Amino acid sequence: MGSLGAILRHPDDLYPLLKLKIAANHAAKQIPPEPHWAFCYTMLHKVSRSFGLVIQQLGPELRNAVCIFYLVLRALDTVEDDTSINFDIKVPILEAFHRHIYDPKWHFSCGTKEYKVLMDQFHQLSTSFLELGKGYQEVIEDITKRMGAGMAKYILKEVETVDEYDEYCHYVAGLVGLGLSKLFYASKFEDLVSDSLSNSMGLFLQKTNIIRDYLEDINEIPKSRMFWPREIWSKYVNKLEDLKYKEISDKAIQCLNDMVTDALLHAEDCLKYMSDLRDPSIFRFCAIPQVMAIGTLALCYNNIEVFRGVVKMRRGLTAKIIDRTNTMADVYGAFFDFSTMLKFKVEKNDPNATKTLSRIEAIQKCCSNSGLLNQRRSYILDTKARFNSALVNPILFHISSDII
Ligand code: D61
Ligand code: MG
Repeated sequence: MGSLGAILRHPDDLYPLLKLKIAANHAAKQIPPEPHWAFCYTMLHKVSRSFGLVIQQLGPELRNAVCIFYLVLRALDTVEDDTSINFDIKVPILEAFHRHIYDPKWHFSCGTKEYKVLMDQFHQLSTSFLELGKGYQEVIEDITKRMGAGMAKYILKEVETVDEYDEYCHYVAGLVGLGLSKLFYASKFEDLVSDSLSNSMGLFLQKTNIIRDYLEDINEIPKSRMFWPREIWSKYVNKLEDLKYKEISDKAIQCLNDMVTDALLHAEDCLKYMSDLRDPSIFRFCAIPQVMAIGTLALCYNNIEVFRGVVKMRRGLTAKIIDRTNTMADVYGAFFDFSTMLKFKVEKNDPNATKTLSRIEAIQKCCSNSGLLNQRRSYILDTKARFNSALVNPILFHISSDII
């Protein structure tokens, strides 16, 4: 749970934190009896606390399909991310991964910690996969095939242009969006959504990760990984790793803000995608990660800490988001609030200030045009002190950035 200091500073975090703790304990007790399914659900919660929690609250049939979809792609990503495997070994594994999931005898040892366990016990995953309905299996196979091929392409090449950045993010996350939309449709709980909107859901999440994880990726041992596109960083520095050196922190900040501005482009598509969903548990499954993403972008913008360590949302704020993201009104409210935070962080002398502000304005317009903005509690200023335009002034901004 959150530290005592954090709870004393943010006492209204306590209730959502407790509720989250109870939900996590409840999920731990719901592990299925069959050993292969028990393995999958145990791994799901070990590998990703946040995705684990939102997957757990889906209905039983869809939950099994999404759990396997997640673990298969996490295993594929473990191969991609292991920088100690040579290209000539790695590329064929990535390209054939969609066939390995049908073979309970196949395995390939790599990764560390819980990822290594996942790889070593891969047969538990393939055994569970083979028990899914054919419709679900075909979606998972198709997306695994396309993602593996895309990863293989980018193992051999760097991300140069913004178009290539979008293409890489399509392979590793946009395709997850396409696959999820197809799984929802196969479950008969949702209509089929356009590929383009599904893709944006993944791009918004992946770009936020790539921005936040700059330092972790650049410091990767034995070889650094670079996902920030040259077309953006070369406007500010000669080498991507220069961003972490103190002497050029103004350039680093400008580059970071440029990256955040690029990511904001996907927010409106994400709002449209979520507004078309009908099933409440699918809605929460999709909306919670998106709200966390815009919150993380607001936190990273103009924040030099991105180049010094890990920038993460306070655990209590994460718990609040999980507790309070239930309807489209909540999502519009959160996107509006976090955009307002962003707006107050934009400095006039930033080279992209005008572009950033116009993207923020477009998001806010989308939220207010929904007509749903006045039905919620704000995360940023709690209870009675609503974060409305009358309250937004520089003094309050300092308070709210401290809360975040
Ligand atoms: C609705 C709900 C969830 C969604 C969505 C729509 C659309 C896309 C996504 C989730 C995927 C978002 C990925 C963002 C996080 N990025 C990563 O984990 C990177 O790996 C990418 C390749 C493996 C993707 C596995 C995945 C992730 C989330 C899922 C899922 C599959 C299946 C179902 C539900 C959610 C990243 O991982 C390393 C790290 O972040 O530490 C990387 O290697 O770049
Ligand atoms: Mg990866």
